[in-house]
Amino acid sequence: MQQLVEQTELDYQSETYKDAYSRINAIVIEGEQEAHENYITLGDLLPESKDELIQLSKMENRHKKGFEACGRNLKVTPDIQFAKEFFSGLHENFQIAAKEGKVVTCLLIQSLIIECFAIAAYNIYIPVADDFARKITEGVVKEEYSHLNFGEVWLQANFEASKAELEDANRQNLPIVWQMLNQVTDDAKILGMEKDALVEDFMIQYGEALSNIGFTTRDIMRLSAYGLAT
Ligand code: Y39
Ligand code: FE
Ligand code: FE
Ligand code: FE
Repeated sequence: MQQLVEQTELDYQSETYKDAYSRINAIVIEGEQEAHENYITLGDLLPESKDELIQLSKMENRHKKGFEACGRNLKVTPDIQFAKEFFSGLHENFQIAAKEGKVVTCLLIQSLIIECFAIAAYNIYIPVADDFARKITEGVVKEEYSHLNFGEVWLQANFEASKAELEDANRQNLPIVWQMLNQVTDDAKILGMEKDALVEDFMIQYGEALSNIGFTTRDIMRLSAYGLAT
């Protein structure tokens, strides 16, 4: 009911909506572009999974094209410069880890943190999206689960050897996600997306992922709230 009420209040053609959309749409486009590049890099780090990772990178490229179409449909120009700055923290940490051959850190950043952030955002966006963007986003989010699954399966299979690096990478990168979320709270709200719902959905996705990999409930509590200061 609450969703229906909010949805009817959204004016997708208003200047307020389009201004907020120019940043959120750019974040998603830039995020998909970086995800595309990150899976190519992961393919070099994990030659035995290269073919699968190239497939994931191609999906990310299609997602990018889909979201570009969503912006065009609303006659919005995405603010890509804003989005590059938005992702710079995670981007830099991924590049450093890749250069050092730290595949566990790269998987945590892209396949766990960024995918969970994407799944949460897309799930919360779908009920409040315009018809065109809703159909695109529904198709995209299904594929994001398969990207998350890749990371879960690999990290579960290598859990004992990865545990310490996962703890470290989580401590370095999760606080960045909460900062990113704070930066978009106001714009997300204009699109009908509540911060509390985004945080809740992220914690559910990320907690489930950590559980599937092999962390205990106690570890999950500690890891998933790290750096969350509201
Ligand atoms: O794996 C992927 O496709 C993820 C890169 C895409 C990033 C999506 C980032 C979503 C954050 C949006 C925040 C809006 C409140
Ligand atoms: Fe994607
Ligand atoms: Fe995505
Ligand atoms: Fe993805």
